[in-house]
This record gives sequence, structure tokens and C-alpha cells, in this order.
Amino acid sequence: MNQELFNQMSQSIVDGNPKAAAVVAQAALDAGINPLEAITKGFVIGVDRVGAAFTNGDAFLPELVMAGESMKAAVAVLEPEMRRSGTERKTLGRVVLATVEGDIHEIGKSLVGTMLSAAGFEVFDLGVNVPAEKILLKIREVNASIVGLSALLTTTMVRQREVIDALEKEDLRASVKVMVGGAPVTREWVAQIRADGYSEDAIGAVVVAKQLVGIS
Ligand code: B1M
Repeated sequence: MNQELFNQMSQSIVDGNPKAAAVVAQAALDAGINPLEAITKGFVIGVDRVGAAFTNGDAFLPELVMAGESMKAAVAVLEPEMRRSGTERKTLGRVVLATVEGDIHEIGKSLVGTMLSAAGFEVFDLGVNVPAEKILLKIREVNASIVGLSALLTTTMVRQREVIDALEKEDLRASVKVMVGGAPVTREWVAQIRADGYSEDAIGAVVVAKQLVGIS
């Protein structure tokens, strides 16, 4: 009986159907399933399936976006109950995420944030066009383990280096890992600015983030 619901949860993510994901999340609560179990045995299975399909070239960006939206819809139904019953997921780490100053591209950054949240990270998304000072303030405030910096323009990539320079100047560099991404970012650039991690896409960002906090 529960397995049937878990299958429906996973399928709602694979189908990219936020409405179905919310309905089956509520059905799980009504059936007395622990919300954390619903996430790990149901919805996360679907996210993993879509992620694997994306990596293999069998799914594309729209599927990824809709999987993220569906996961968000399910978590929105389950989270109040998790908070109420004290079964909130143990966070894998706190991530401060931003598109750097001068850059207003938000879709990829938000997708990365959604996937990190779905994987169990606590994400503080500062939005787009975020100055280094604001990023550093948030890192201090939440004691972040990772800062994620997105840049889509060749002209704004340099802001990623500026944030790293500011972290060094403020003696914060040793306490926070820096993950960078965005279409123009290359491995050479990552090495040049001495970032700790880089991913080409949102699924990869989860893998890298886990490595950065010593999981997997
Ligand atoms: Co802009 N834009 N844009 N744009 N825009 C690009 C980036 C461009 C490549 C288009 C082109 O010329 N072919 C080009 C950049 C050229 C360059 O510098 N090399 C460009 C330009 C020039 C501009 C303007 C300067 C245009 C103008 O005004 N003359 C201007 C700049 C504004 C500014 O930022 N100051 C501008 C504006 C815009 C819009 C506002 C219209 C709009 C953004 C809307 C929004 O975000 N709300 C926009 C769009 C939509 C694009 C394209 C078409 C699509 C970007 C996108 O959302 N992709 C883009 C061309 C393209 O990429 N094909 C383009 C989908 C998204 C899911 O992918 O963002 O790459 P992406 O994110 C991926 C990965 O990169 C990675 O994972 C994500 C998910 O897989 N990733 C990370 C991203 N961040 C990561 C962080 C990580 C890890 C992975 O860790 C922290």
C-alpha cells in the first residue's frame, strides 16, 4: 500500500507534475506516512531518476526544471508537518547562493538552488545582481559551509574572483568552500581564481556540494 504511494511520488517527479506531487504528498500525510520517509523513499527516487536521465541525455532542461518545481511543490506540503513533528531533515550544510553583481540571469542559479534544497542542503538564495559585501554578510550571518556563485556573462565572471578575494581579505576563506558555475565558466577559470568546486549543471552542483562538505 505504502509502496504504491512511494511509486506515485517518484512518478510525479518524473512526469514533472507539481500538482500531482502536491496531491500525493498530501495523500502520504493522510495515510500517516512520515514526511521524511515520503521524501527519501518516494520523491527523491524520482529526482534521482530524472537526474540520471539528464546526465545520459535522455531528459532535457524542461524536464529538469519541472522535476525541480514538482519537488518544491511536494516539499511545500510536507515541510510544515516535518517542522511540527520535529522530523525536519538533518541539513547537509548551509549554502549561500547568488548571481554575482552586474548579472541578472537567474534561471540556472535558481535551478541549482532547488536541486541543492531537494538534496537536503539549507539554501539561502540572495537572488541576482548581488554585491560581494552582501554575500559576505550572509556567509557570516548563517555560518555557511558553501558559497555558490553563478555568472552568465564573460563580463561578470570576474566578480566571482572578487568575492574570493574579499573572503581572503576578511579571513573567511578557510571556513567556507566556494562553488562557481554558469555558462562561461571553465575549469581553467576555476583553477585561476582558486575556487573549490565547479559544475556545468544543477545535478552536478549537488554532487560537487556533497563532496565539498565531505559526503559521498
Ligand atoms: Co542573457 N546572455 N543577457 N539574458 N541570456 C546570455 C548568457 C548570452 C550567452 C546570450 C548570447 O549572446 N548567446 C549572452 C552572454 C554572452 C557572454 O557574455 N558570453 C547574454 C547577454 C549578452 C545578455 C545581455 C548583455 C543582453 C543585452 O542586454 N544586450 C543581458 C545582460 C543582463 C545582465 O545580466 N546584466 C542579458 C539579459 C538576459 C535576460 C534578462 C533577457 C534573460 C535572463 C532572464 C532571467 O534569468 N530571468 C537572458 C537569457 C534568458 C539568456 C540566455 C538565452 C539563457 C540563459 C538561461 O537562463 N539558460 C543565455 C544564452 C544561453 O545560455 N543559451 C543568455 C538556462 C539555464 C538553466 O542555464 O543559466 O547556463 P544556465 O545555468 C546552468 C549552468 O550554467 C549551471 O547550472 C545551470 C542549470 O543546468 N550553473 C551553475 C549556473 N549557475 C551555476 C552555479 C553553480 C553551478 C552550476 O554553482 C554555484
